Amino acid sequence: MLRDERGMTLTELMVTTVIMVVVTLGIYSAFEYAIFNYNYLEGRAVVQQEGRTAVDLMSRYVRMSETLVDGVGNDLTIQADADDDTQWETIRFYVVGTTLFMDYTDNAVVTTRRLVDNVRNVDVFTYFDSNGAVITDQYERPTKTKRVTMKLVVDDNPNQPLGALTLKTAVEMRNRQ
Ligand SMILES: [Ca+2]
Ligand SMILES: [Ca+2]
Repeated sequence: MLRDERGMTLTELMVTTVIMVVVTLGIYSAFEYAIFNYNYLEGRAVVQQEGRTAVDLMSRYVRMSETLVDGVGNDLTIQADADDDTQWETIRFYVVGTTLFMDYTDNAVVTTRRLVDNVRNVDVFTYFDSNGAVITDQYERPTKTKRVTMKLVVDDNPNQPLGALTLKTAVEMRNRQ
């Protein structure tokens, strides 16, 4: 076959092109996979961080609470002097859909704060009496609760292999009147 020493035959050119396309696609999909993994891990890190912050915040307010106003599985309302002005503020934690919110009411002004998305459990709060028994009747909880446990099961992407994260803490209601 006649060929220029510095050039390529058509066949060589085609083979080279195909190899380049295959290599480019390979690099692209590896890159795409890396981006996906990065976003996935970053999403997981965010939900983990927000979940921890939410649990810390809830336990801080529940620990200082003077009264337990109302408590069901994923809806807890307490009163505490959270800002040291000798007046009680009302603080409610509740889940809507899969998002945990906090309503902080100070002098009738309600501030709503989103704490964490992707909450997968409906039993965030569990209430225990002075004997350590779970209080199943929600109407007994305001008067009998001595200890509250908080559990958040968070998973930003349930279809992906990393399992849900469970964040837990327990708080004694020492100030409760
Ligand atoms: Ca106050
Ligand atoms: Ca206040």
